[in-house]
Amino acid sequence: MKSVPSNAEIARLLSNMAVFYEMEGVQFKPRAYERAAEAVETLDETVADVFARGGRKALDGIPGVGPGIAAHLEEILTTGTFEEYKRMRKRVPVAVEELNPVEGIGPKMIKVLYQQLRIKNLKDLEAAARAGKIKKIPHFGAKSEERILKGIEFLKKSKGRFLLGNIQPTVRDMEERLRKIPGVGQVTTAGSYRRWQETVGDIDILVTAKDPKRVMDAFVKFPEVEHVFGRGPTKVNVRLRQGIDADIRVLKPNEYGSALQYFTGDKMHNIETRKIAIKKGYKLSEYGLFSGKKLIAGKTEEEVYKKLGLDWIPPELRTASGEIEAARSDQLPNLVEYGSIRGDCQVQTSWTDGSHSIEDMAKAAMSHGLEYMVVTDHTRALAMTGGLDEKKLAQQGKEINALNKKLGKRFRILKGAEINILKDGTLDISDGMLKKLDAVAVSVHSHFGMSEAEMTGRIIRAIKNPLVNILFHPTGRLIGKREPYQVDILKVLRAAKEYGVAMEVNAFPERLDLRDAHIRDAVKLGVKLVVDSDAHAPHHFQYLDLGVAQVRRGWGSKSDVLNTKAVDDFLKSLKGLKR
Ligand code: DGT
Ligand code: CA
Ligand code: CA
Ligand code: ZN
Repeated sequence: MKSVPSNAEIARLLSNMAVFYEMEGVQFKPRAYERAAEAVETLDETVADVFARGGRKALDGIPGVGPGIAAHLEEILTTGTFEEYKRMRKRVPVAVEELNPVEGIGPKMIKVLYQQLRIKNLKDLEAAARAGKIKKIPHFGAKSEERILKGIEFLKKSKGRFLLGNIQPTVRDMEERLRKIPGVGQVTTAGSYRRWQETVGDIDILVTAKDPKRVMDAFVKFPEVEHVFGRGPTKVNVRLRQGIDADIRVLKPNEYGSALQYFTGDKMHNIETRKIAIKKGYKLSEYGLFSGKKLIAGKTEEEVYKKLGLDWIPPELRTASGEIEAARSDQLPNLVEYGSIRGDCQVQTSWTDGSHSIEDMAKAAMSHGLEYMVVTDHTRALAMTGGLDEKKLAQQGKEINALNKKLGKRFRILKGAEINILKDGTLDISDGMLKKLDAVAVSVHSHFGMSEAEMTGRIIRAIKNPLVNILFHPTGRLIGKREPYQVDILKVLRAAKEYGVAMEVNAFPERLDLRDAHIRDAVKLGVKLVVDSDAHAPHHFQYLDLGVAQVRRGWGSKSDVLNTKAVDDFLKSLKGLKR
């Protein structure tokens, strides 16, 4: 049985279809398919669920999806593709699925690139860009050529890596099913997944069981498994439908701890721990810690670390960047715990580009165990999202007041906004209005190409404003899509400390901004953090723990994260940053 295509897979097909129609010179259809792709990608539930709920009619009801595309969606759900796509795929001479994911390239460009330069695939595109041929095409210019080269570089770097937030649900599902197999003891996914790295190359599942064959027989039949590469007596290696590889190893209980230690890594951390073992006259491998032939530790990770003279080290810290020294001298930080965020500090609603009303988002936040949230819709310079001006912000404030009355003590909605930092570092909302908000967050959404000095100055000017409380996504990067803008983050952190501004740790899977190394700097400097999900839809609150992981990888404790506090303390601490 094949498993159902994900929304991302479906969106990719629709978006490629848009390019096919563009190449064929068909009118209107390209835009319609692009719109449908966007709709599917940002949909709040899976297309499969929509279909299960209300059939073809419900698919048709997805905004941006008409009856024609709804029929294709149904076909994709059952066959993984659709006839018209296969037909076009044969007819169009260009490898659209290779070119389309390059950031900075769209359907029209792909067509022109083929017509002018016979560019058929990624290799052709890169060669043409490197040879300076693209900038000579009318309306393209040096800037697009540069963007295309950057896009290709980025694609290469991120090739084969998957956002943790996108594979976590699949891994958790599979783990749960493995645990239900009779005779199975422990199930843990090791590797970069267990270290909560931003991206994961492949999935390393460790299982203890009496009967390895039974576990592997069940695993290869999981609907997620698309292809089995190879299988040994205790190990099997597969490709999942999502495109990521996974291997599963079945272990004996007394080697579980050492295997876990070995396969959690990272590589540099393992090299260091093995050196320590050698110094002590031991040998450390995935099978255990040995003194000569004698096994002296292996059942648990704790005993392995203990025999090496180290405290147990949280996986997130295992990167050979000071954790071993700290573990030797009882100096490991007391890391902030998963699930300890009590309020979300960045939430968008249908007032701008969010999918749901303030009330719906509040209810979703409550069902995720949160006690409060800050509504932070975009402000006016972001016209594409219908950014709010002072008048609309005031109206929104009234709605929030009414909702707070309705919700009573159960939950608090705080008034905020994600205010644009304009090119010169001023804000696009007046101080008079800022004063009326509970929390003022600012961020950069334009002019990404400034020099480091200009960008740093621009941001510092913005956070100098005594009414500003939080800097959102401080570097602007999108993992696998967009490099951070050039900014001297240490200068920004020092300014944040001086002017009493908290730094956001944005937990959205492709943002994770601030990143771990910068968080570590912030923690050292005593700059306070807030972890938030940047929710645009109810299910996004689930991302909060990705932000917590980020803080943990930056050696942060509970006291570094303001929104681990109850709402009144949170507000007091946030305002208290201003001396
Ligand atoms: P990934 O999959 O690229 O996101 O990163 P990891 O860290 O999961 O790496 P992976 O899957 O190649 O290997 C899993 C673990 O096995 C890794 O975290 C540490 C360990 N390991 C892999 N290769 C080596 C090695 O050459 N030496 C040592 N000491 N350990 C290794
Ligand atoms: Ca791995
Ligand atoms: Ca691996
Ligand atoms: Zn933003």
